[in-house]
Amino acid sequence: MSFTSTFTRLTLGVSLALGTLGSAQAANDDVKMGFIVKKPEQAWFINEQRAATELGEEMGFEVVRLAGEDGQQVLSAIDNLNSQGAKGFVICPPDVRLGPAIMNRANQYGMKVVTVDDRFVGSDGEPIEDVPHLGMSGYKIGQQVGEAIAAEMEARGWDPQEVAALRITNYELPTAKERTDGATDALLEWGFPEDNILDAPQQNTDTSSAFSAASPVISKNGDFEHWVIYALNEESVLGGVRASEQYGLKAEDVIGVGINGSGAAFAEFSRENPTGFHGTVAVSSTMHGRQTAEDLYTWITEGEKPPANTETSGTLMTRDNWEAVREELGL
Ligand code: FCA
Repeated sequence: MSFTSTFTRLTLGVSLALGTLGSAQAANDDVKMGFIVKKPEQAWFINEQRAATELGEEMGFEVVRLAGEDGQQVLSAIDNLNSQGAKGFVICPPDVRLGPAIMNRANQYGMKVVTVDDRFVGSDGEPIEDVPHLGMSGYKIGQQVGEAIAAEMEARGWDPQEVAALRITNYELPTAKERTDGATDALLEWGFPEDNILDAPQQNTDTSSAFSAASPVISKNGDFEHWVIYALNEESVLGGVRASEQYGLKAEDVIGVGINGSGAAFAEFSRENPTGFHGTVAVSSTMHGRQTAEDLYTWITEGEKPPANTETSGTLMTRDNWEAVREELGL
């Protein structure tokens, strides 16, 4: 589903709800839901939780924002929500394989669950279809990353044979793999030499794990003067860019393209001098937060289960257009 159609679904929902505000609010004032995220300090998740909370204020329900950085913390958060009388929660889990354990606990309490961003996988390694999910269309957004990198290599007149691609991977997380696979395929299709793609597996999805993964790869391949960098998100690409700087690579020799379009990218684009972080494919964390909260609210109050899987799309954001794209996506 495209951003536009999802957004229409959201706007319609809000205006319908506003139209019946009096009775809806009187009836459902006590509706409380949790919004649990794996990385509460990251700008993407801060914005997502804020957007859900604001929608709750508009529509008359309460959102309890919680951190779930590991399995234990998620289970305690669910216990906590139950003791507060919450009827369900939206979650981006710290590990998608926790899905069955999280669902066990939620089912014990009769809570409804919607996943956002990272989709639960069952013991068979397949997505748990039963739990409604909203997340980005990983492969397509990855392709946009690859295409943006290729276009910028062309603009800079680089010979691809002499460029190294630093691919920061996290194959434990399906959405991460889809994104880096999409970027890789787009680059290969454009004619990038496969042998020049160098892997840097990261342990997590943040800047420091990407920095640790990238450093040895850059250090071992010092004969490359030009580098392109991609990963599942902009935080990780920033880790790669910081590592490239540490090895003395200049901004004009590096093309990093991330994914998210969050405060991490805005801070980088606001620096006085450009860095190797060329751009990021922005997705609306505002819409992800609002839509999932609204879907869960409708499910709780009207019994209407949200769609099994909603996929959102992205827009390339660079130093030149980031403010306009930010506004367009309501970020
Ligand atoms: C994953 C990533 C986040 C964000 C989100 C949509 O959870 O870790 O940075 O890209 O998907």
